[in-house]
Amino acid sequence: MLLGTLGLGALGLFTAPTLQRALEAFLGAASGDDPTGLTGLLPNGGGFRYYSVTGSVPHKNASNYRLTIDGLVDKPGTYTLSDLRSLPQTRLVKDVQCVTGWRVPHTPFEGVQLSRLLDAAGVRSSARAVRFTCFDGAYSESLTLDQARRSDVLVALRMQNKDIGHDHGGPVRLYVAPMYFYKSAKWLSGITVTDEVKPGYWEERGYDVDAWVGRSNGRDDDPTS
Ligand SMILES: Nc1nc2c(c(=O)[nH]1)N[C@H]1C(S)=C(S)[C@@H](COP(=O)(O)O)O[C@H]1N2
Ligand SMILES: [Mo]
Repeated sequence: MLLGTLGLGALGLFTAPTLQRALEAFLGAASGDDPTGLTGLLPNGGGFRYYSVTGSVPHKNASNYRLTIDGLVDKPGTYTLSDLRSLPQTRLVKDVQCVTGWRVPHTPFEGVQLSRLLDAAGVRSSARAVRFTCFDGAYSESLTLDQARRSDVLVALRMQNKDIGHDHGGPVRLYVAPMYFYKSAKWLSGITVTDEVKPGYWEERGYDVDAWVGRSNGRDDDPTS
């Protein structure tokens, strides 16, 4: 078992809303107190868990939310929520997979393809990567430019057929469909085009930067993946 996995699981328990925490504590007691063994015991194979690396996160709404795009671009800019809503929306329905083992099947996400925002900003030829920052003030993520331009990477406004609520990273989160869910930064506030990948929050703590589901984090040989 990876130390990082244990750390992430423990953090999830620590920050979970009360009801979920109570349920998990109960299941943990029933399963011999192994925090990483909980997920398989949750009803429906595990729903979403609430993760935040900070204790509290400011709430943002249509009046005060802003997304900036800057770095190695010709036209840096700022989007409001209504700017983002007025752009063409892409809908994807895939399984959400956390690296610690829980999975939520067939979860709809809708939002603006990141490639569209990058194209609008005019990415310079020296650019190689994209860095994401969050208004929790702590979390960050990165993708290579090629990954960021994939059609299944969204600046997401909706999840499970509703506007993304605060706990799930609303009003705007990143959604990187082909990778483990830690790539999908919540409370997205900044997109910076850079010349190299800078490992994100969990990647500094041991997880793979290229987080392809089933092909990273030591899971390549996992027959269950
Ligand atoms: N800003 C921020 N984004 C984040 C995280 C976080 O702690 N802070 N946790 C990541 C991890 S490990 C997972 S599994 C998902 C959890 O998303 P959820 O809380 O909507 O279930 O968010 C990812 N994005
Ligand atoms: Mo996760």
